Amino acid sequence: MSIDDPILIDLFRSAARVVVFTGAGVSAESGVPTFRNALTGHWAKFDPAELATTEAYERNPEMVSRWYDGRRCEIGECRPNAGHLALAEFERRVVGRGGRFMIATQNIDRLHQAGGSKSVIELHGTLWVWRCMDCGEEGEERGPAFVEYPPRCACGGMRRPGVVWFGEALPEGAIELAEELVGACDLLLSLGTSSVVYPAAGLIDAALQGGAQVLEVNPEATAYSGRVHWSIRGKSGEVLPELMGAAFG
Ligand code: BJW
Ligand code: ZN
Repeated sequence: MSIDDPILIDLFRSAARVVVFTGAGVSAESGVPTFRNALTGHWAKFDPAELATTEAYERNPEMVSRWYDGRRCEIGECRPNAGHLALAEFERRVVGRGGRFMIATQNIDRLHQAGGSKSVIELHGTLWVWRCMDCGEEGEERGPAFVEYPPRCACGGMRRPGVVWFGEALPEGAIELAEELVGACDLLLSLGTSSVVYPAAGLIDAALQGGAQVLEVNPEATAYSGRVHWSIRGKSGEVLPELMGAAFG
C-alpha cells in the first residue's frame, strides 16, 4: 500500500474530525516493549493471567507490584518518538483548521502527552497513578523505585497501578466518549495495535460502521487489515512522519 496515495494525503489535509486509536506498537520505537511480540513482548516471558488481573495481584502482591514498578522505572526513561511527535503536529493542524482531533490510546505510558498531544483518552488507564485498594486514594507515582512491595497507603491498604486489568471495566466514560467520537469521525488512524483486546478494538468496527475512512499502520497484519481502507505495513515512527511530510511539506 502506497504512502503517497493522493486520496489518503488529501484526507490528512482536509478531514474535519479525526480519531487516532493507538496501541503498544506506537511506543515500541521509544523502547517500551509491546505485549504480544513472540520474542520481546511482555507476554513472551509472563503469563497475563499471572500479572494483569486483580486475582493475580491479590494472590501475589509482591511479585505483581515489583513487575509493575520495574516497568514504571523502565518506561520513566523512555521518550516520545517521531510517531508521537507527528501525531501532536497533526492535532495542531486539524485543530488549527477548526476541526476536532482525539487520540484514544490503550497505552499506559503517557508518551502521547509527553510528545505534545493535548486530547488523549486513556482507555486502559495509566501506570503513573497508583490507587489504594481499600480507601481509593490516588497518587501520582513518578520517580525512583518503591521501597516496599506491595506499596501501601497511609490507611494500610495495598496500592495498585491505575491500569485496567483483564475483566475490569474501563475508566468511567472513556470507551463511551471514544465510541461517540469514532462514530462521527471522517478519518480513523489505527496504529501499532494487534487489535485483539476488547472493547477497545471494537472502535475500528465502530469507525467502519459509521462510514469513516480507516488507515492502519503496523509492521504486521491484523484481523482488521483486510477490512480497512488503507493498511500500511511499517513502523509508526517512520510512516507517520512520511505521511505528514507528504500532506504538509
Ligand atoms: C508496531 C511497531 C511499530 C510493533 N510501529 N506498530 C472474548 C471476546 C471479546 C472480549 C473478551 C473475550 N474474552 C475476554 C474478553 C475481555 C477482555 C479481552 O478483550 N480479552 C481478549 C484478549 C480476548 N477484555 C477485558 O477484560 C477488558 N475489560 C472488559 O472487557 O470489561 C468488561 C466489564 C464491563 C463492566 C464491568 C466489569 C467488566 C479490559 C482489557 C484490559 C487490557 N489490559 C492490558 C494490560 C494493561 C496493564 C499493563 O500494561 O500491564 O492492556 S492487556 C494489554 O493488551 C494492554 C494493552 O493496552 C492491550 C492491547 O495490546 P496492544 O496495545 O494492541 O499491544 P500488542 O502487543 O498486542 O500489539 C502491538 C502491535 O504493535 C503488534 O500488532 C505489532 O505488530 C505492532 N508494532 N512495533 C507500529 N514500531
Ligand atoms: Zn488507603
